[in-house]
Amino acid sequence: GFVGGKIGKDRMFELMDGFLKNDPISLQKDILHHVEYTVARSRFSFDDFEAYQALSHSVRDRLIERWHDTQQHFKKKDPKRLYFLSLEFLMGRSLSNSVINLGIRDQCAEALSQLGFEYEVLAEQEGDAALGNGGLARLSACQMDSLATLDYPAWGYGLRYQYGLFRQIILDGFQLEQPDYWLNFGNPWEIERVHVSYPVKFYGNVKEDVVNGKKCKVWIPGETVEAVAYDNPIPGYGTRNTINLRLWAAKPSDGYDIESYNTGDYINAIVNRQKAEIISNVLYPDDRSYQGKELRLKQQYFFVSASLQDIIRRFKDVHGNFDDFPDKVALQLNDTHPSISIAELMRVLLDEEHLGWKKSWNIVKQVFSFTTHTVLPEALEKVPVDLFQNVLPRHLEIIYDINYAFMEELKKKIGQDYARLARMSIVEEGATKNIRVANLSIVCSHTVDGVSRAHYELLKTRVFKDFYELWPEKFQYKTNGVTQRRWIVVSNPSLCALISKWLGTDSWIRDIDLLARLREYASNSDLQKEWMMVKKINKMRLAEYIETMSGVKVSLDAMFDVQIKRIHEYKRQLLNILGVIHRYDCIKNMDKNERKKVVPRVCIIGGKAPPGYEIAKKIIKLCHAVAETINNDDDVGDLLKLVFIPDYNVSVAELVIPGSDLSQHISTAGHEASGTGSMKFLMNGCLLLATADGSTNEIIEEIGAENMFIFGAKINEVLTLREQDSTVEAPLHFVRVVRMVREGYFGFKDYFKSLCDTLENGKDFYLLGSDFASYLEAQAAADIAYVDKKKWNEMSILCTAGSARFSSDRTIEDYAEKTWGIKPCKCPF
Ligand code: 4GP
Repeated sequence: GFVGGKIGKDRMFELMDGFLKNDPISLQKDILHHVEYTVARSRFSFDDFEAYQALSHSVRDRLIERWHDTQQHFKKKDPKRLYFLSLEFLMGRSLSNSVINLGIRDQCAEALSQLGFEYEVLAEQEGDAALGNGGLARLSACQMDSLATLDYPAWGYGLRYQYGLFRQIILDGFQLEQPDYWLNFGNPWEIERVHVSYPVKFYGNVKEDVVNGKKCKVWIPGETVEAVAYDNPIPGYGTRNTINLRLWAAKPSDGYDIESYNTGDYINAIVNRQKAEIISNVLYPDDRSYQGKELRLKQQYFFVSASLQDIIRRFKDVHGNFDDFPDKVALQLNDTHPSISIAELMRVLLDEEHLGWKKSWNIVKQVFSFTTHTVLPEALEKVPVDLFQNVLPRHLEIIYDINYAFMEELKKKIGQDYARLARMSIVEEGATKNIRVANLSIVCSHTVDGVSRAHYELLKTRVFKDFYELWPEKFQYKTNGVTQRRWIVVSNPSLCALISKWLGTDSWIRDIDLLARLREYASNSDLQKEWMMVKKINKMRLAEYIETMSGVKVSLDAMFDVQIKRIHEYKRQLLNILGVIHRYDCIKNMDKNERKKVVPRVCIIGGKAPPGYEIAKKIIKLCHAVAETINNDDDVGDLLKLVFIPDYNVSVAELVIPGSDLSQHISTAGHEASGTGSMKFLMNGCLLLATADGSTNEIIEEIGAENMFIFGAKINEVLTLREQDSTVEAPLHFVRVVRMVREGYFGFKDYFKSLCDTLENGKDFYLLGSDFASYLEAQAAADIAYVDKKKWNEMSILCTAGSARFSSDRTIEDYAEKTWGIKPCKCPF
């Protein structure tokens, strides 16, 4: 129902001139209006950045209209809503994505060109929103796009960090971290909601009280911080639906520290108040370990408490009691990071709503679902009990109570198996007592999801074996996916046009299964020619970028071989570099005629190392040291180049992926829960050189091992190989390349010593030595395939055609049906 204040719909539309129009003239008027009144520059003189700002505000206005309609519609229909709780969202740029999803890209380009600006140039002005580390965070962003596009009544909740993921600066080949103060120049994509704010409390103690004649607990907190909402509209593609990503910022609370004002120390009181903002200041830049950090716990609770207050307020607006809560609310825990919301919801229902334990627990266990994104034990969060007791004393009590009930139930089922009870307990006993957040999440969620089938198998048989045996029905998996809107339509417009031309429709942008029809044309020589042209255009763009960033000139005839992702030992960038050294060594030892047969390569590596992860940082330095030697060796010339692309982020990925021929996903089998980079490359027709790990196994099923370069130990072989590692000699060429590094062929002998030590017999945990021979074979197979252009193009087309299954649209539909129980709720146009 439209209620236009007191004046009625028609008069309102008259005043507002209806909805904003999307023809180029209307857009021009809006852009100039924003130049003058929002950016406050003269409309007769403004630069690219100011034009970008004005354009963004014009697009944002259009988003807001749709966003309002969508929220109104949801309110009217009151469907079951999904709340996606995540501490990280890696959104990247918004302009390019918004104009595509709104369907106004061409109109914007035309409007701008008449004003003397180029759309592409303006789009480049935008910095990335990097409120996340890696795979998990970019997955959240892709899933938000799919939720909006598929019309699901969903909300995202997270933290509005002032500093996103650090900027990576390379100095003499070493990584330095610089703060990413991304809000410096304003952020047109968010809407500050000063009136949507909630108090979040910390510390203090717990007292007994009596309410309505019943004993209960009250938490007397010691500190209050205000959470203020910032809304980020997320537009769907080909629909009016525009959902909300609500991020919380910490602000000093009004009632904060009244006493210090009264003591007359005005300045200090203000300074102390300001400290509250620290909570949402900075993203933790490590995706594996943040154990025992008070600030981290406070961040988690801060965002969870504000989100739940908001969710409960919305529910109570319409519902008189909590009976319908599980039918109206699905709470998705994106990894363990938001898991304190379990204890928080329990606390609210018990202590504030006074529903009693049984009823509260019955609600809690129906609303949460939990997706884990890792297999690495060190990434499973633990919080020291002492820390918990100090920061959230009431929540600790509640967790103890949940655990007590769980342990009693478990004893009834498995008897006195104390070892197993201890493993499954939410509380870890030992020198320091810890809360195991993963166990809490499993015990209290109705569904536990893995992110690929292989991941699911590992959860069942290793990581959460005890829990699987207890509750097999809780465990599921939804293989990850990525959005074709950003990863083809936005980032590879030429490929997008080509696909639509050959399919005779652009419906695949919403209905990804249509992509499979490309298979029919995979060997068509006309398509192949056009396909190659598109790749060439993208390679040119990438080559220019490489030259600007690293000064290295690369040949377009060379195979562009790319590995871009966070730097981690298990992802084995080191294996890649050792492979490059081997290639270099071979070329050096060839005569002129042999060199003529070499397939030229440009090896591209990019990624950030967690700031405290020494070995990862040494890998970055090694890459630079090796590149320095190879790229300046006249014997080698264009046959081999190695480049490191600094400050890898979403917008760099958008440029690099379309321009790649081959991409590497070479984790030690059993370590990559899924992997999503591979899916983006696949969509863009880049061939994959990969281990049979995570989602790769499913990619193989889809496009066939014959269209990929698969190598290395399988998941079930890794444990045995590791046991044998100290007895089996590494192959000679492996020993040789490691020795080159160790003996200082690339300089920095002392610095690389500890890196080389990780490859010694018996210490080679990630099995670089035992996989090396088959890695080189896969690389050789890629060289052979590349020479046969027809074959290569066919494989490339088959990659794109086979990528449909890896769209996040498929993942989200699966979650909606099997985990969340939500249905589309489409806002009428
Ligand atoms: C990542 C996993 O390492 C990756 O395999 C997976 O594709 C991705 O999550 C999305 O599910 N994990 C993280 C993390 O980024 O922080 O644990």
